[in-house]
Amino acid sequence: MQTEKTQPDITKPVPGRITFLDGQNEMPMLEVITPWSSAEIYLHGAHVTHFKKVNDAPLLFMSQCSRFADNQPIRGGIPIIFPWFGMREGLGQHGFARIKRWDLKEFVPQADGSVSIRLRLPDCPEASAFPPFTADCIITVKDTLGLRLEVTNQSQEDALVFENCFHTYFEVGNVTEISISGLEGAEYLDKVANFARARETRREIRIASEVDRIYLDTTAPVEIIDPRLSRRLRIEKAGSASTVVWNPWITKAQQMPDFGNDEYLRMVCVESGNVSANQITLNPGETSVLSVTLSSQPL
Ligand code: TA6
Repeated sequence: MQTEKTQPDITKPVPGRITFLDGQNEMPMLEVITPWSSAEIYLHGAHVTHFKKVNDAPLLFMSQCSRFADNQPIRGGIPIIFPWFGMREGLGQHGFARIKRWDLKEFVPQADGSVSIRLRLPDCPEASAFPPFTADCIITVKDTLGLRLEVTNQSQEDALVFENCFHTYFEVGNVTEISISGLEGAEYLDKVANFARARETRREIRIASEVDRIYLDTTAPVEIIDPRLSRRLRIEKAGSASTVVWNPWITKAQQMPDFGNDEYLRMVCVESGNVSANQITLNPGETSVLSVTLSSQPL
């Protein structure tokens, strides 16, 4: 029986579609549309600045005051912290990966409608202080948001020692109403108390002041319960021994020129990586993979 050829409905976005755009400050950006979600990824820093499921609030917080400029990090979304975390005298904060323009290596709309994008950190003068390496970030957009950071030690003889972290800014309705679970029992360095060591005793962490903690030797998933947005955010991770929790609160928010004074109320960072005592030592030829899967479910 002859089946009539149905015409595609051109009014509906094609699932698994990738569009190349000029983003803020004309920086090159990829817009990704899938049947479940939309996302935006800047080549600058291989930086995911937006992910939103259909019928949900944005998953990621972006500051209205963020800069979009060479040699400046974007404030919000998911900064890729590599090859060091924190301040290094004369070298700056949080490594150089987040302020370089990554090369787009491939983008693959999958048969199921999801989209996978691979970007590579280009060589740069700052990398000469390290043994030769390659660093790729693979971003997978579907009803969840997945990121993988693959670092390979290309040296024949030297070990590569580095820290890495997906410094994720989550959008919340009101930070004073959320609770964060999954870190009970983990030891942490409390940056607010001059990096004093302590152990997390709370099953549910709440935020009512500046919080800046590096939780060590913890591989557990973390959840953010947000009653205001009536959702549960879940951070699953692999290849990560550290989780960082950060909210700048009032004073620090006022001190950041690329962050609105009251924006601390609408964000919390739950960051997944390998930091401080969890730094990675990669032997010649070895590859390390850090991955996260970020999801949102209604409460
Ligand atoms: O991850 C928490 C943290 O290390 C805080 O101490 C604060 O410095 C934050 O990162 C943001 O750092 P940035 O360099 O992006 O301003």
